[in-house]
Amino acid sequence: MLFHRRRGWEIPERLATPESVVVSRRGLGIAAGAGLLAAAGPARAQWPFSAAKVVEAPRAPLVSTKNEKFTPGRALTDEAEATSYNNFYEFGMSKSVIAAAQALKPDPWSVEFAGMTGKPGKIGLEDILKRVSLEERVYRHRCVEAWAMTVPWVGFPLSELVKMGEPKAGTKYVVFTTLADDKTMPGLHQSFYPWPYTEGVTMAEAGNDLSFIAVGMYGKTLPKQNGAPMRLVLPWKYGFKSAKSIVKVTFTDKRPVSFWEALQDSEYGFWANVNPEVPHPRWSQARERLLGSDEMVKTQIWNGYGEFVAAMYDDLKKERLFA
Ligand SMILES: Nc1nc2c(c(=O)[nH]1)N[C@H]1C(S)=C(S)[C@@H](COP(=O)(O)O)O[C@H]1N2
Ligand SMILES: [Mo]
Repeated sequence: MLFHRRRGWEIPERLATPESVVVSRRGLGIAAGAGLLAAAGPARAQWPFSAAKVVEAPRAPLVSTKNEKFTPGRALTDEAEATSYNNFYEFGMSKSVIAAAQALKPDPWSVEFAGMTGKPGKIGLEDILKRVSLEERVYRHRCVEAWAMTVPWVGFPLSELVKMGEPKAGTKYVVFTTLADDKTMPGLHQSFYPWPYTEGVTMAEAGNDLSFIAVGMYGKTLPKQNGAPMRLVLPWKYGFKSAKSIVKVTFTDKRPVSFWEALQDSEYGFWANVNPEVPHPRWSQARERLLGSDEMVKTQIWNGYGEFVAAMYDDLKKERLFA
């Protein structure tokens, strides 16, 4: 596929790619206002790729059953857009990581169960796939940077993976650790980031109907840049919760501190549920830009999935649920 031209850089991305600004402040010791230019330095190191033709690994077709329960109410994003405008910091800080990400080796792959598990150790992805039936679900995805896409994911409920790990009584959280291979991932050399990328959810969230492990999108296996061979999809939360290229699942009774939270807790909290009325400290979350059309549309609370998820938070009103 031809590498993608980039559409206009509107706010807030142009002004404040959140992660980059954090880096400039923390890592490079530069004032926030000057952050973007400074942060563009490391990101640009990847950019020679962007003009070149990228040869992507072929993706195998996946057979799945359509699950129509979660209608997106929006047109699908073009596959070419959703698979070429990415956040995958292990491969660089720009959106153009498609070329660098081709170094990822998703096959063979295994996932390790750790912590309060009755099944400690690794399980191969092919063994996981033997024990689930694949379904296709179209979900809206809302990045904290205020862009959005609508994607047909192929995968299985996260609750199935949790069951395979046999969490022990008293488990409160599920933590996802993603691949950190400094030979293939140039982003890992940015040592001010708290690698490896980790994310976590409560057991209740992990058991929610919407929580999904994707192994494919658009009817085929996942592209490397989208988190091959398996990633999380939590459509009512900001996109950074949806960890890519998962290698470890840990059951614990202690709330984890995830990657972005460790970097900048005031901007990226544990819960990170979508809410248009709670602005990011540096920009509004009221609207979002649709990849492809660049249309600006209103953001919905819980990203529009309130009927499935809001009740989980009834007793948690004192928590910072939305940022
Ligand atoms: N391992 C890993 N997972 C990650 C990220 C990342 O940098 N590394 N970025 C997150 C962010 S901020 C978003 S918006 C989504 C982007 O997924 P996409 O590139 O498939 O659109 O992946 C999330 N998962
Ligand atoms: Mo994101």
